[in-house]
Amino acid sequence: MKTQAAVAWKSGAPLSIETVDLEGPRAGEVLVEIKATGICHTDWYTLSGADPEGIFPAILGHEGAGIVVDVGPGVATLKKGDHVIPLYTPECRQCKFCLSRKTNLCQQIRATQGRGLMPDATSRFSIRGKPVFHYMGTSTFARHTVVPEIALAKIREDAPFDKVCYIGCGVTTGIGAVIFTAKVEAGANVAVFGLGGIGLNVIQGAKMVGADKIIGIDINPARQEMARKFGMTHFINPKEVDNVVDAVVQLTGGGADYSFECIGNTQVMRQALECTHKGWGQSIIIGVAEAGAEISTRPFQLVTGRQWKGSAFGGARGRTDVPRIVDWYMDGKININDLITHTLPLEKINDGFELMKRGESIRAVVVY
Ligand code: NAD
Ligand code: DAO
Ligand code: ZN
Repeated sequence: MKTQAAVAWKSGAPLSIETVDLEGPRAGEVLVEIKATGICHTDWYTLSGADPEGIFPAILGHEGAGIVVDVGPGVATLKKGDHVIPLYTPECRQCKFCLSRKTNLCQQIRATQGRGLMPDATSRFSIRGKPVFHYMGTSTFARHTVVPEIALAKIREDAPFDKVCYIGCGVTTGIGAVIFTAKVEAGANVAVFGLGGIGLNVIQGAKMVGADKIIGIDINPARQEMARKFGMTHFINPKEVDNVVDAVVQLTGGGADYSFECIGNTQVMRQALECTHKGWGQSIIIGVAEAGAEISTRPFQLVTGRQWKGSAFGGARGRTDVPRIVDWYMDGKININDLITHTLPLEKINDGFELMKRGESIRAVVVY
């Protein structure tokens, strides 16, 4: 079939709206009509050329929601008409990683997904006979995409696509890091570094579990108002204090019980660890730093009980947890609407990237 997509021909260039050939789903695959997709920092990271694993030409996008149009042979858990959210972290429930119950990093299709291909090592997208690569196994910057069955979460049919698409990355990454990775308990003090599309969801996750002090840290003072709306109790602008670590330690009477780095800055990662409480503080790295970057601290920080952890997709098992998070949204337990600051047609997708780069949007969503 023919479909329309925003194609990334090369790094550093704007996306180009093209008519693309899309082959139907093969065994274990599903054809999805994407109804809406968020534009995330990570799409920009790849498009900018900073991502060493970026492959071009490709159809980017990993934060979508849509409807199943067709299923390939052997697909048992989904049927035409089902509403779905594509998962860049699949959940096969059979690999060593899934069976361990210790991680959400399913490895079933990792190798081919990382090479921009479907599990049989080929692409379903092409233009004038030349293959175009998939991205993160999802490629949601296309009106139609093919996704492995194990990388689709089935969701309820009354959930609005233009809102729940954000659960495909930002919402789950932020709230999940609080609930699934850190397992923050009621009454804990939390520090959140970076109040963008991820950090604001960490804040609402911390509020949801009943955290006591929720301290937001950002160099952009404009982020303060939105963060307070989502549950932030204290704000620190690093440009206005001598030492961010001391400021958090002072506010919390000894250090945060949990901190979250939601920027991708290795200096801030160190601050996030060192502002946690001696003996038990946990610091969760969510931000993705530039290729080759390294983190450092004095080992004595760990000897004295602080822990460094990382979190991918919020530690969520997509097929199991994403439908629950959609329910939380539909039940009014989490706020997504206020974080979606801009809605655009596919033709204006490059404007969405500009809004994000200028720090003017929290989430811009393309509605097909
Ligand atoms: P964003 O650009 O919307 O937000 C980043 C915020 O950090 C901005 O508000 C900015 O003002 C602030 N900031 C920048 N430098 C700062 C500093 N030195 N001190 C304090 N604040 C500072 O980005 P986002 O969409 O929220 O994404 C955050 C990070 O999370 C990115 O690195 C992204 O790639 C990563 N990410 C990780 C996962 C995962 O699963 N681990 C998933 C999605 C995104
Ligand atoms: O299993 O090795 C692996 C890869 C897991 C990918 C996790 C990606 C999380 C960070 C990227 C940001 C996604 C938007
Ligand atoms: Zn698996």
